[in-house]
Amino acid sequence: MSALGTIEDLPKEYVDDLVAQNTLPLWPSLRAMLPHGIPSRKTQATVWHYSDLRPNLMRAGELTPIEKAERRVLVLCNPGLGLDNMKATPTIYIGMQLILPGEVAPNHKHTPSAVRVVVEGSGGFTVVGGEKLPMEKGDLILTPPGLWHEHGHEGTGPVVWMDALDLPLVYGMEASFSTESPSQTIDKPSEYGITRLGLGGVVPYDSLDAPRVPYPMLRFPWKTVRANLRGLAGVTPKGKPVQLAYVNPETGRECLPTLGFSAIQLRPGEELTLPRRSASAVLHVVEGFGSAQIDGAGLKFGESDTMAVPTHARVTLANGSSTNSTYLFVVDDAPLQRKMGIYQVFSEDIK
Ligand code: 1HN
Repeated sequence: MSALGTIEDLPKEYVDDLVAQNTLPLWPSLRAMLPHGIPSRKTQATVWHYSDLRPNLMRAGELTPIEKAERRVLVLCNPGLGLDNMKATPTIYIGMQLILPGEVAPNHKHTPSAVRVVVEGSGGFTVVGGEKLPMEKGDLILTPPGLWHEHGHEGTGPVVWMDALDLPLVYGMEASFSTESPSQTIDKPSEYGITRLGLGGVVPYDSLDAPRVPYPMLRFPWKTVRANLRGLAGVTPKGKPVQLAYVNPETGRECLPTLGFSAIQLRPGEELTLPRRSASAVLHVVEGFGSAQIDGAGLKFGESDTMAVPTHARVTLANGSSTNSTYLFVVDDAPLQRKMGIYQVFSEDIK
């Protein structure tokens, strides 16, 4: 690999003329744009502790009425990517949203894909595409692109959830916009998706011949996922990841176009090195505590903490408890990378 010419190698009047014509030479930037072997990454391995965040989120509840916020959210900004850019990773936006009893976050739809993972409280709900979805801790709720969604709270005490969106991607494409509308009519029975499809491996017979609905299941209760993880843990050798992917039950593939979701169980005392992947990710602790090594950075995590994982990072996770399991929810951009034909798993790194 020979060194390429720099901008300083060129006569100043030539560069000035190029710039005046809105042009630039590629070669001084080629190696930076296309490094050899591994991408250059600005994303930092970062942890956001919920114990730091929660008081400020509650304070937002006092400072800003919901009518002045529509969505009362504190955004988790990766310091390596510039705080103003509101990116946890280059493709993933993460926020913590607070809704107080009786409040309404009004109906809208937009081009970015979104999901919620419930962090605390009960009595919150989201209406998505005419289906009312209860929100209990750890539940995953999808708001796919173009589906109407609004939130409410019928309980007591604060309800907090984590929002994950592909906003950096859609905004970067200059394709991000929303549409508002009055509140939806609830036109589906409660628990419609999970009632039809939640048994796993069986689907309503008619659905085999009906046109595909792109998003047949919108709520994945944590209770079910946790029980399935515990089942899988019993038949998974030590050191191998106990990890479940959330899929569209009618296709068996990822449930949203760009972002993927999974859940990991760290068994008591377990230390786990994940295969290195080309996708960036965000880890959120549903239950338990422990420590993570992400590209050499040592991070301690407790319940409801959230961590950013750069693309191509080495990740080792250790459960802090020798008696209880720790459970992590994972968001990544692997579905997008698969569609682009650039997704890679570097399993040879695993010893
Ligand atoms: C959004 O629609 C929600 O519906 C939350 O709760 C956070 C961040 C950026 C853009 C849209 C919601 C959002 C968002």
